[in-house]
Amino acid sequence: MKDLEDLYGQTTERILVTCALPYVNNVPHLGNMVPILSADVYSRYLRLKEIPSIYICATDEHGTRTEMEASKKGVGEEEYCADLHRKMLEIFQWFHVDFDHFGRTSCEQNHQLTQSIFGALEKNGYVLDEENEQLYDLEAEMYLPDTYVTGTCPYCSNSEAQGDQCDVCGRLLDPLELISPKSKVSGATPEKRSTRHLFLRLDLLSPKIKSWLEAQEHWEGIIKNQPLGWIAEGMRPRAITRDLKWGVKVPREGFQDKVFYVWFDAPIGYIAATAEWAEKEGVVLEDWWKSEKSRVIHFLGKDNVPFHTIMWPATLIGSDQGWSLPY
Ligand code: B3M
Ligand code: ZN
Repeated sequence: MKDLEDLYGQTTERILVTCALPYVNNVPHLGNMVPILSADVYSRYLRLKEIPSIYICATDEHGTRTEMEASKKGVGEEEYCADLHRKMLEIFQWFHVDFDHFGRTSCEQNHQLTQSIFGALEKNGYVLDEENEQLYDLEAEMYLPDTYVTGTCPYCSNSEAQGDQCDVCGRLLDPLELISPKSKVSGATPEKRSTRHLFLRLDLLSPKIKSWLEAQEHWEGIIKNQPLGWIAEGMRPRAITRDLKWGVKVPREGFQDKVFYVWFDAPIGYIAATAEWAEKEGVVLEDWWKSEKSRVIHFLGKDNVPFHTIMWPATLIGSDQGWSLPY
């Protein structure tokens, strides 16, 4: 255990390793394999050192991409996801990736946990219910999810920015901020339409996220400076619901036709997949997720950093349910 003390301080007894949850919209590519294999190497190292640890991953199954891919194939979302989950697991097994559990964000635990964490955020005053404008594709007759809009980034003028994020300057975006937006579904220029949504109050949570980020003395470079920079510029509430069918239902009057945003329920999938594993093993989930003695270590690609340094900690901090924050 000496090594563990050296690495993570005296109180650490357990390490929970995760890898960014791959979307089911496609078979895995190298971009998925880099964090998956890195996390596997790290978790094998921990096992060799006899450090209590688990390696958890899952398929990220909700959202528009899934709805669209399933409809292209002419199958239901459930069947589509089950098939892709199986294929992904086969590929990872072919690479000898040694997960302790490879779950699915569509599992029962994730639906329950997402709703419970949402309920806590709501109770703590971190949820805003508001009409807002969203981009609507008249040709495809649908509200466009963030990732189905491209346009010019208002911050760095990258002409190929995505609706949720600019890959050049790394900022989280709102599709409405894009200059000359275009629908990826039909190629048309979308129009603004008003719809009701729920927002996570990043404006209220940002002082807490800030002190947490500042306390991460072992973090370096952009992992720390980028989110702190965005906070310094001021955070706005961010939508956590979408006009879709496939996803986690929103337990609130007037939201029957909407589901949670995929990036809201996906990281909660880390906890849900651990819960499934814990149940199978007969161990206590809280020992891994709510204990001072455990560390949660995420492996992910650079483009997922904003979600793991702002949105995900904001969700956990705001819930005030005692969940461990990313180490
Ligand atoms: N599925 C994005 C990606 O695969 C997303 C990661 C979720 S981690 C909670 O790049
Ligand atoms: Zn940019």
